[in-house]
Amino acid sequence: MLNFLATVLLSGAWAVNAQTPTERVIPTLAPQVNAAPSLTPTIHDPTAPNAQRCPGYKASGIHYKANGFTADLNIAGANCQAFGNDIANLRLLVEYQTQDRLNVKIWPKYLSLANSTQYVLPTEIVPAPVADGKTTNHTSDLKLEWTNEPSFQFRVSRSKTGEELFSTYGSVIVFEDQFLELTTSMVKDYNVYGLAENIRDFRLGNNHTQTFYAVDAGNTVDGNVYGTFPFYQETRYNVDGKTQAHGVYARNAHGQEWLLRDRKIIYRTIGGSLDFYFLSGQDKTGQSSALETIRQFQVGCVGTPAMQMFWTFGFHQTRWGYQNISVMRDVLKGYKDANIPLEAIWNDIDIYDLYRDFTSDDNTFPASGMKRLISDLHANDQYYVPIVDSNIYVPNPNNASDAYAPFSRGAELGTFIRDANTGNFYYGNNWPGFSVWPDWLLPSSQTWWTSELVSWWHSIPFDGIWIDLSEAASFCAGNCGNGRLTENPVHPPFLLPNDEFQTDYRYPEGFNISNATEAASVSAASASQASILSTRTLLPVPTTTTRGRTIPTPGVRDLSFPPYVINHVQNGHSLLRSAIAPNATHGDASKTTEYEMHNLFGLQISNATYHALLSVFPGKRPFTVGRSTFAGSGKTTSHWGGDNTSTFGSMFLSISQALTFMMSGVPMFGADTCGFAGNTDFDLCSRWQSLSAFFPFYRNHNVKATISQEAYRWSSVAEATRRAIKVRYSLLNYMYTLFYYAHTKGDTVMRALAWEFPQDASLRGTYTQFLLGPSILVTPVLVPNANTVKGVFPGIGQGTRWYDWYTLREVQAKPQENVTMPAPLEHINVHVRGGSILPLQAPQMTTTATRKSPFSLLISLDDCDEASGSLYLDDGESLVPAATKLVKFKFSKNRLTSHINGTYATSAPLKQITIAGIKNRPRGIRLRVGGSKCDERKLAWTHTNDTLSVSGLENFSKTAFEGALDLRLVY
Ligand code: MIG
Repeated sequence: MLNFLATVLLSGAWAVNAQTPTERVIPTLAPQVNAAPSLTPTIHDPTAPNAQRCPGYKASGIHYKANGFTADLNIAGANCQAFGNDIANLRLLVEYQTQDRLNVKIWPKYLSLANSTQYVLPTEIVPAPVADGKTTNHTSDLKLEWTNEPSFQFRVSRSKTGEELFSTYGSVIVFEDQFLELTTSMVKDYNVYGLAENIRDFRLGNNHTQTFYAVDAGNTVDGNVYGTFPFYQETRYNVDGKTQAHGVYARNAHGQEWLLRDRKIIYRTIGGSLDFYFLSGQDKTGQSSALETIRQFQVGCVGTPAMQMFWTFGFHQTRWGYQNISVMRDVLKGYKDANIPLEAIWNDIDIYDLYRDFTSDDNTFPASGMKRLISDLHANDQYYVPIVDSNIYVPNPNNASDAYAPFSRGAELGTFIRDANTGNFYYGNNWPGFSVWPDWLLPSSQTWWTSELVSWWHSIPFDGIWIDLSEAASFCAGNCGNGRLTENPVHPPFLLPNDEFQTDYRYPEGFNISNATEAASVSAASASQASILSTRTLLPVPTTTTRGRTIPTPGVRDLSFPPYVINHVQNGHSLLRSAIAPNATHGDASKTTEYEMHNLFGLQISNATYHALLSVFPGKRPFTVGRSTFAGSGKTTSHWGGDNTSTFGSMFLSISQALTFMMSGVPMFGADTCGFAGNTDFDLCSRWQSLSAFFPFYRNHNVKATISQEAYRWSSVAEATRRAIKVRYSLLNYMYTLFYYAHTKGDTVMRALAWEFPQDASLRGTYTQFLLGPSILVTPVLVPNANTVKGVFPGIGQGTRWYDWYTLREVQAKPQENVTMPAPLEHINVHVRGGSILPLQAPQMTTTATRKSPFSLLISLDDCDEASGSLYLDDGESLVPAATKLVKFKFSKNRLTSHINGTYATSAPLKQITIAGIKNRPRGIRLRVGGSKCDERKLAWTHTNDTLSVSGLENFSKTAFEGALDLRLVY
C-alpha cells in the first residue's frame, strides 16, 4: 500500500482538490525514516561477480540405501566468495520418496545451534515431504544420474522414457552462507507456470525474473508480491506423441530469485539449503499431466487446502472507508433494496480506535452497536468479518491514559520480535504508530493471540478474520521507534487518501468513451490539481543515498545488506524498506533472525489465527483470509489478491493470479472486485462483478476516498451482479464439491484450459477464458466498451460438446475457431461441457436459503450421449462433520443412475432433471427412487430444442438423494 501511494504521488495523479481544501494532515513521523539506501539489484549490475566461476563441489563417501544415497560434497577449489562465504563441506541426500517424487537435498555438513550461521528451514514451520518407505530407484517414475566431472552435477529424467526433466550438467552448484545458486537447462521455448505469487501472464515465458520477498506493495506486475510459492509446473507438447508435464518444488523460504532465461532457469536464494522435490506428474497409467503434477504438489508436498464453510462462497462486500455503523447499514439496505444477494459485510481498519487491533471506535463503531448490527446480520443468515492488522501498537510510556492492553499482555509474555542490538522489542511503525509484531516462534504468541481474539469476539462477534499487512509491513526502515515511543501515537509517514491534494482522479481505460462528460471534468480537475501540486512539496523529500555492492567478509553475514541484491520492488530495492528489518531477532533457542523468517510471517499469522478461531468456534472450520502466504498456507487460510487497481488490465491479470493460486493449493482465492486503487466505473464494475462470480472467493473491495462501488450503485452493475450470482448460487454445490475434491485429493477448482485440454498446444498461454472445475467454461469480457467477446470451445472435433448455460443450446463451432459471442454489459458467457452432471439448487438471497431450496440435475451429453458428475454434502461448517454424503451420477444408454455413499440428509427435495443435447424425443419415462417404482403420471416432461426436462420428482421423495435414482428414457 505504501508503495502504491508513493507511486501515485510520484506519477502526479493525486493532486490538489482546488474546490474544498481541507486541513492538511502533517505526518509526525518524518518520511525519511523509510529512506533506506538505494541499491542496484544484482541482475541489473554489470559489475556483479559471476558465481559460475566458483569451483563447485566433489562428491565422495557415497552411501547407497534402498531408496537413494547420501554423500559428502566438498568444495573443489578455493573459497570464491561470490555473494557470501563459501561453505566448504556439504551433505547430499538423494531420496526416491514416492513413486512420483524424488528429493535432492544439499545442506551444510556442520550445523549446530551454537553456530547456526546457516538456517535450514525446520519441518515444524514448513513440513518437508517424507518418503513412503517402500519406493526404490527401481520403482520410481524418476531417475537421478550424477557426475563429478568437472564438479558435482546431477540430472533427473523419467525412468521409462529417459526424458530429461532437470539438469545441472554444465553448471556449478554454488553454496555460500548468503547465496546459493543452481542452474537447470530447459528445453527451447519452455512452458512454465506457477512461481506464485506473481501478477503476470499465466505462462511465465522465457525472459522473466521471479523475485520472492514478501512485500507491502500494490499488485506490482512482474515483481515480487505478497506470497512465496517456490513451485513450478512445466508442460511439454509432443513428447513421444503426447503432452507431458512435471513439477519442481524448492523448499526454501529465504529471499530468492528464479531467473527464467532462454533454455535455462537459474535458481538463487540468499540463505538456507537446496531442497528440491521433483514431481513426475505421472498417474497410475504412467501418463503425466499438469493436473496430476498439481495434485502431487498439494498431496505430497504442502498439504491439501482447508475445506471452507459453505457460507463463505456467498458474495462479500467490504471497503476501506465505511465511516460508521450507519454507513454500513445503508450498504446493507442498498443491497436489499436492489435485490442483490449479500452474504457478508466486512470492516477495514476504519472500525478501530486509533488503528489499534482488537478495538472498535466508541464513537463510530461502538461495541453495543456492532453487536446489534451483527445480530441483525445473523438473523438474516448474513455474516460479519473484520480486519486484523499484523502490527501491535506500543502505548506511550509517558501517558497513562494511552494504555493498550493487548500490547501489555503480550509484553508480559515477552512475545514480540526483538531488536538485534538492544534486546528490547523491535519497534517499527505502522498504522497505529510505533508498533511491535508477534514472534510466532514463541509458543506464548499463540496463547496470547488466541486469548486476544477470543476476548475481541466477546465485544465484536465476528464470523471470520481478515489478516492484513502480514509481509510483515512496517512503514519505516529499521527500528525507527527506538527511543521515540513517547511520541506515540504518531501518524503514518505518508498522506492519506482523503487528505488535501490526495483526490484520486484515475478511472478505468475507456472511461472517456463510456462516461465522456464526466471524463472531461475529471481531466480538467486533475490537470488543475497537478499544476498546483507541481508548485508545492507536500512531504519533506527524503534524502536518498546510494550504497555500493557489499563485499562478503569471512565469518560475517550482512543481514541488512546481503551481497546478492534481489530485485525487490521497493524503491531503492533495500530489504530494509517497509518491512521489519532483516536483523530483528526471534526468541527461539537459536535466535533466528527476520532474515530467515521474513517470508514466513504471513503463513505463521494465518496458522495462529486458524488455531485461535478453533477456540472461538470449537469444531468449526476457521475462515481466515490472509495477505502474505507461503507454500502450505492453503491448509489453514485463503487469500485475496491484494491491492489491485480499477482497470481492465488489473481485472485480466486477476485470472492468472487465481490460476497460480489454484496450482499452489490455495483455491479460496479472489480479487478485489471492481478494483481497489483508483475509481471504477459502471463498465468495468459490471464486467468484474460478473467475472468474480466464478472465482471461489467473491468480494468487492475498495480503497478509501474513491467513489463508492457497491454493486447497487449503478443499474448495469446491479443487473450484472444479480444475473451472475444467480448462476453462481445455482452452482454452489458444484463449487463446494470441487472444494471437497481439492481438500481430499488435491484437485483444482478454477482450471486453465490447458489443464483440461492438454493435447491442444494453442491453449498453452490462454487465460482470457478459464474453467470452473472440469465442466463450466467462463468467457469474460476483459476490455472496455465491448458488446461482444471472443472465445474458443476446446475439444470440439475431438469428442467435446458445449452448451450455452442460459439456453442449453449446443454450441456450433469449428475446432480452434475463435467464436464471437454477444456479450451485453449485464451478461457473462458461461458454457457447460458435454458429459457433465451438475447438481443445481434454486438460487436465493443467501447461501443458507439456497441450501434449503429445491435441487435439480443438469445433464449435458457428450459425443457418446453420456455424462457423469458428483455431489458432496455435509453440514457446511464442521471440521469433522457428523455425517457426509457423496452422490455419484452417471448417464449412459438413456439411463440415469446414482450411487450414494454416506448418510447426511439434506432438507431440500429434488424436483427436476434436465438433459441437454438429447436429439430424439423418448416415448416414455420410467423412474425408480430407492428401488421403488414411481407412478410416471406424476411426472411432467417436455422435449424441445434437444433438451428434455422432467419435473415432479418431489412427488416421490421429500428430500433429495435419499434413495438411489434410476431414470430411464424409453424409445
Ligand atoms: O496500508 O487496511 O491490502 O485491502 O484496505 C494499507 C487498509 C492497509 C492494505 C490492504 C487493503 C486494505 C488497506 N490495507
